[in-house]
Amino acid sequence: MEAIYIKNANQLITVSGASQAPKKGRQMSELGIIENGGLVLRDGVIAFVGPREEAERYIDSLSVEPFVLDATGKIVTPGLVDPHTHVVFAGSREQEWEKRLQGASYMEILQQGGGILFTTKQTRAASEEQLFEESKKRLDRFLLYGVTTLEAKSGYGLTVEDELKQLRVARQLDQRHPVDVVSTFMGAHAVPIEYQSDPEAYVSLVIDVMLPKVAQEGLAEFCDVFCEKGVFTVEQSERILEAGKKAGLKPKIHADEIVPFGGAELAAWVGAVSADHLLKASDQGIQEMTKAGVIAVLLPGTAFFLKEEAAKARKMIEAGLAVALSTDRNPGSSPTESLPLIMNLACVNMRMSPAEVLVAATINAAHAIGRAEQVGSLEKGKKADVVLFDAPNYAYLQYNFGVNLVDTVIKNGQVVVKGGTLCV
Ligand code: IZC
Ligand code: ZN
Repeated sequence: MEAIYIKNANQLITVSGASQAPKKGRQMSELGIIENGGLVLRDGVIAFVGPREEAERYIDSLSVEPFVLDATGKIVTPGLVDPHTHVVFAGSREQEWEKRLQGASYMEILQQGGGILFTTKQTRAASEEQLFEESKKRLDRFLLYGVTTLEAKSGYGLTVEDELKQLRVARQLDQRHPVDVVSTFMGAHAVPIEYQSDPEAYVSLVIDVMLPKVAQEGLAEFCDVFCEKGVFTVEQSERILEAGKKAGLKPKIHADEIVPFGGAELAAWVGAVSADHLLKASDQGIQEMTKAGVIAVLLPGTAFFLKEEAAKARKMIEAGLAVALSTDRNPGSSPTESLPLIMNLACVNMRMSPAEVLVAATINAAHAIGRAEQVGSLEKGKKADVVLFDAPNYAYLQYNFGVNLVDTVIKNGQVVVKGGTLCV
């Protein structure tokens, strides 16, 4: 495999030094920028990162002539990581959005059999091939926005077979698409229509049948629950996450999105890797998460799209929590693949700094999906996942909002986006 040498970057942003533990508090402002730096990629991994003269000495020692990428006027960052998506689904929900614009709420729509349950109908009806093709389009778009690794949840099947189908499609995407896909089982996303009169029976199905099958087939690394008033109670969520742990799936939780519900506290209690949303998380819950080392995955695009007040990121960072950011890509509350737009919203609506936001969408996001040893920073030995943004500095990236500044994306050492265009 050939080597790539990236030189002349305005800023070579490594986000280094946090592969063992996520960046917290003040560390979230440290980007590890190398002035006048050089980056060498070889055999799909980062072979050298450091001062330009040393990079060139390293290249001289190689037997191959590297392909040179001139990053003049641009910034170079790690490939972005999205730690929370529902990207594998069929159809879309723009009709529901129109209803919400007229005043209906997300929960009302779900309670009337729409929302997640509408997408479930469409996803059940789709073949694996259809599901693959629809989801692949979204992964292409993620790549165009600089995302090289993402997490994908099931939860639109809600039967044993349809949950497995969704997870098999996620695995296919991981194998056949450049973007790395990390799978989460989320059979507890909603109580399906056929179990509405007996939600406990559905919880039993998740625990006794779905979880063992998913674990047995090695189809997911994480287990997630929509712990929310009217969906799954704290007690049900705890049972599901504990059963997941026993089956070898690490816990994650949709916590305190719509109403304060004790989700953050539960995340700390079960030792979740991350608690996500947290719009209505209590002070107590934030404190307990800090003590337990739970990562807060914040989704300001969802708050924006639901016209809710965003999570209290400042309070969380000041409390010493590690914060990560995600699109929450899903057809109901966050239909976008633009992680850079989410990063802008994190600055404007949660008062995170441009530096914190970049940490949150790279190394901290990698920690939230157990991939920090492979991705999330530009460090020797890690995957050669790199983005060149057409921005003179990192703050410009969030400041020039709503446009795509991605110029080049390299995944596993291969150029997959060039001049803002997909080339795979
Ligand atoms: O399809 O509405 N919040 N799950 C929890 C979602 C949003 C996805 C959806
Ligand atoms: Zn979600």
